[in-house]
Amino acid sequence: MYTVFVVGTAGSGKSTLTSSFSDWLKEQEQSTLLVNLDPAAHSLPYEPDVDVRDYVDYERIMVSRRLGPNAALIASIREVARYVEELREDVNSFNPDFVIVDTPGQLELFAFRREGLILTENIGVEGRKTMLFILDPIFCTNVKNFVASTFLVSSIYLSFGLPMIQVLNKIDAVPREHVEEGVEDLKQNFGVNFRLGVKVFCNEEVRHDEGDAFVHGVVDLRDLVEDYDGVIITTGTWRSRRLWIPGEWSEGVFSALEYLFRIWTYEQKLSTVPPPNPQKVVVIGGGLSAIDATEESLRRGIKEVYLVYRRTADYAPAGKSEIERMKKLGANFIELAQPVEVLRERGRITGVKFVRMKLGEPDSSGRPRPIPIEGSEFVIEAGALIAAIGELPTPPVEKECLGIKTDKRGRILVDENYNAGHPKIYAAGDVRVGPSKIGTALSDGMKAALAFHRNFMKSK
Ligand SMILES: Nc1nc2c(ncn2[C@@H]2O[C@H](COP(=O)(O)OP(=O)(O)O)[C@@H](O)[C@H]2O)c(=O)[nH]1
Ligand SMILES: [Mg+2]
Repeated sequence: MYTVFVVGTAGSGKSTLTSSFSDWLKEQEQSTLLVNLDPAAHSLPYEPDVDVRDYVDYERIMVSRRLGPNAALIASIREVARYVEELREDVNSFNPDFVIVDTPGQLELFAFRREGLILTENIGVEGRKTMLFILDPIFCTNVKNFVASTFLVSSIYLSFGLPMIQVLNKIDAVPREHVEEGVEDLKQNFGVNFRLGVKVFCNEEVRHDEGDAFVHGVVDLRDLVEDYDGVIITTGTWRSRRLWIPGEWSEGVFSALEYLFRIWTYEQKLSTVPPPNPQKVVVIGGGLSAIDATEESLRRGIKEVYLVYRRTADYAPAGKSEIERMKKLGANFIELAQPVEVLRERGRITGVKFVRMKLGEPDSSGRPRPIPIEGSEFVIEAGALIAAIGELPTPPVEKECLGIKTDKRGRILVDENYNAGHPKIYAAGDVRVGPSKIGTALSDGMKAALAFHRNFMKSK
């Protein structure tokens, strides 16, 4: 039995995350128990199995003791703590795989009062508890606010002493302009210099990558290392995996990155080239890039959008719930099919030929290997094909250079200090770990920056 306490500022999305996290766990065939510790919750996006509102009546406390809303909350949580034995027994009697504990909207009520500690000590099994701290990304796009949040996180970590994971939530709610504001903030308030449109490479022979169309200069990594005290490489995974099927180079076939990039740059007025706008689109893949390409196609009003995956939705890296969400938005989801040829006329795509698959023995990823079923080919007519079958690392080296080495999958190898073979060079993020989620990449970048800072201060 693992227990996860979900904490965070009011409105950061604790209850929503509790709900979707438990849905996801259920999909993974884990039994979950949902605990609501918020005595003042009005409506919850999930059905709690254990609910403090069964023990304590917040409104009655407010009325009967003539308290204001805040004082009544404090009184209620005290009351809750009195029932801690019952709560503990209640939870233990279920003995699920996971207990997810949704905490009160007002963070201070739980985090900075003795009652919070009593509750975390008594719910769940010693040594198998963790805390998720939910960060509100709209607040965090301002650097000072972000730093302030990290202090808040530290103080809560100190209060509870539980392993803590920071979660950057509600990322879809951040308007894209905020990224530009964040950049402006770094320039104005922190003196960061941005040099955009340059590609850094460690060799005379520069590898061609997607996005090169936006590059108007190349800088040699060897010069950077001469001129600066440290270089942190965070060049990500900008190369799309290829389909390796006939017709792949036809007009109207895009990688998901290229497709999304064209939509966004056009909508942000950074480019005048309109994105493709066919009647029918086929998206191939089961990861988050495939989901993004599908969702953007639907949002832009493309009539027929097909999302085709070679395994079943259960094995899709994006998760079954994302696929269900696409279906609800109007996408046609086809599982167990793999493209074998892009059909074309005069160099332009007219459709995609698929073969049906069945699931075989597990492969190296632990998921069942998809096997083509002979003679099961079928065709979907389409004006565009978006391949979202994964991305590859794009390190600024081809083979070894300046001591930087990559593994078989193109990821930069680093030591425990994020050091990449050369004393001044560090690497972090997707280029180090392979395609991951934004949270992994953000925390990796921060850790590498700290490692650099530590080493740099030592050498001074
Ligand atoms: N756009 C967006 N809104 C969210 C997300 N998660 C939660 N919200 C909204 O944020 C508000 C607060 O969410 P809630 O889970 O009640 O926050 P809590 O006070 O931390 O429990 C609600 O209106 C939610 O619908 C998200 O991922 N994206
Ligand atoms: Mg809540």
